Amino acid sequence: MCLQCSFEILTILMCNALLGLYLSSSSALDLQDITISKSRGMLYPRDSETREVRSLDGMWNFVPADEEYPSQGVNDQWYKDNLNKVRKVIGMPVPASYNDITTKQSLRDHVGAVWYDRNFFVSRLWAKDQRVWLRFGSVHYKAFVWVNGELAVKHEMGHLPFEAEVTHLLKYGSENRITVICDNALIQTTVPQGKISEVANDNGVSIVQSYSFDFFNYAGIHRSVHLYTTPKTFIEEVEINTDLANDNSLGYVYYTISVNGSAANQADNALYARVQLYNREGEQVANATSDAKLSGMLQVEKVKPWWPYLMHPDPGYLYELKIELHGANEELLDIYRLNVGIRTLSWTSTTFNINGKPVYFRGFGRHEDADVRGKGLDYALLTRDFNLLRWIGANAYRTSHYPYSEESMQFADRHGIMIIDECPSVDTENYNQALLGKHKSSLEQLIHRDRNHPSVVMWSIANEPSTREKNADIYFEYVATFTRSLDSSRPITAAISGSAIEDKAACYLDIVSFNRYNGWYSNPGRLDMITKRVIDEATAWYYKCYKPVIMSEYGADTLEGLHLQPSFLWSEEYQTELFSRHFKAFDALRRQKWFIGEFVWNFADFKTAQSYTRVAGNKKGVFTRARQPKAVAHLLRKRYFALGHDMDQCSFPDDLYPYIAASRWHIR
Ligand code: GCB
Repeated sequence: MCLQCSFEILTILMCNALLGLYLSSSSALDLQDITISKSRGMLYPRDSETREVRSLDGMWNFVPADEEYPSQGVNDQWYKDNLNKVRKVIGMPVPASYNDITTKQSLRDHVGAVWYDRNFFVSRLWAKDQRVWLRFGSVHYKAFVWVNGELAVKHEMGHLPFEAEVTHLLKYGSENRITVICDNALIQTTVPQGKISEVANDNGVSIVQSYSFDFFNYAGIHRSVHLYTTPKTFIEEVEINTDLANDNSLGYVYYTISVNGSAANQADNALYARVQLYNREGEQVANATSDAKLSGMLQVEKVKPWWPYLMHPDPGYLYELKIELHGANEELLDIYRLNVGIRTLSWTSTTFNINGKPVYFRGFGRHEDADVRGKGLDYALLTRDFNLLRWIGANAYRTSHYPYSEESMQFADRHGIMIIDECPSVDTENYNQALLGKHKSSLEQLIHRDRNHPSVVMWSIANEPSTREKNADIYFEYVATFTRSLDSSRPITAAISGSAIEDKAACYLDIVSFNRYNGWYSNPGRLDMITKRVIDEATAWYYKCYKPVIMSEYGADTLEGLHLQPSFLWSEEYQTELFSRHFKAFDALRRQKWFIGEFVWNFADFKTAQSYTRVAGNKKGVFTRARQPKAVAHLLRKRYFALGHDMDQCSFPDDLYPYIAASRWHIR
């Protein structure tokens, strides 16, 4: 294994030149569809009467690999002992991106592997008749994990969880060690893609990572690390689907459970599940016993459907589903609970409906991004962000441009915020066989992780792929067909930036989303060149594919505190006026029934790679990076509540229209 592992790391750093060759020849070849292996397990770790969860978050030891000799740690087997025996280590918080924690430019811009380790005790009480799992919420981009010097798991793809059973690797009643390599290198066959090259510097050469996507390639152990126990035979997977009948007064919860463990093999017929559904008050509203395939249905009288924020006075209603797995002689083997929202989705060539009612999306593209922490999970930030989403009256966001934390998906369920759930394929180009496999795998892992969240209403299979390129059509046909084969209950979209005339991919989608920066990248400074162009482009998309259309990105970089009247690029006045010109277009489009949503770029300012087009990052936020409103936030808030009122008769917050004057005033 060590050889293979060191080979993989070296490959990333050395194969770029070869890859260039491979890609130029492969683009002449036709792409074939490719089968990928599927993920298993990965239920969110929750304790119960039969399970215990232990966090390994906190301070870990950390050391970057030498850029000149990246495979040294693997060759010298650093994972066989504490890292501080071989190198001087520093403390590194988990979860967090490592880039902005120290004051060193070399770490912020490090390319390749970094090493983490920490020691921890496992109680001898855990040595009883059970299994222990090690689970990472996400490590970006590639991870190798050893427990007590033995390889436990490796995983490729940031922003997605992975886990492995470590029962046999742990020392019970004793101290243990976990060692992680995290490699941030992006090449043409990673998702997302990047390029690595050697560039001459003043003293020799540097390995330089470049990428075309517009956010900083933060890396590290980004989300929580858990150890958790399960019984020997346990609930490994739960899949939930819901439906409504009789004017939304009757709900159905369909469940399918998969079991892992010896009891599952030996006494197949003896296994069954007892499932119970509880309302918010903790009262049982339905219960059932599964069939022998461990699937079944619960019927809920007087159901409270899951509604989006401002579409109903009680949005985000969640039930709790308790699943008990029983073996022979009624023996209780395992218990797992999860939240369930009961809702239906449907879509046509002109509408998108939730619980039978048409939806108009008013939301944001976002990033997981903050100072110091980078992309590290932070409950304080998450809570503030959801408070701001509610304050501004948004009902949706897209997880641009990668899967967000599982914890954020739980927040969205609870707050009634609809999610367009995006896989990490951003600026996709150079379509090739290996990329297709990884792209499909990213969607498989995403859908596996998020399929039970009521907040997820759409899958986004890419952001701004090069859709006029050779093979874009066949590539996206494969990706879209694969996505539908995993989940036919949600529509598929992608945020497209190419023109409707040249595009070869959009019509494989169920909903067409387009990104355009009128008044910014196109005709900067020309506020009079926005409204008609937005209307014309949306109309072109509709008549190309006859699918509902969303504007998934529009916006303008804005330096907080810069005021210029008359408005000028980068000023708060310009952002406000640019939004207003878009609103006019959206209202004209809303009269065409097929225009179903508007998404601002971006929720908050965020960090990007260094570039002369970016002043310490992308400043298109409606909120600053510190999550304070820019002037435009107050305008957007008035619009989002007005839309909520028009569509769903929501009430207005008391402070939306501060008193101005006793006279009548005019709104154009
Ligand atoms: C886009 C991209 C987004 C960028 C944005 C911009 O079209 O989808 O990732 O950040 O433009 O501000 O340039």
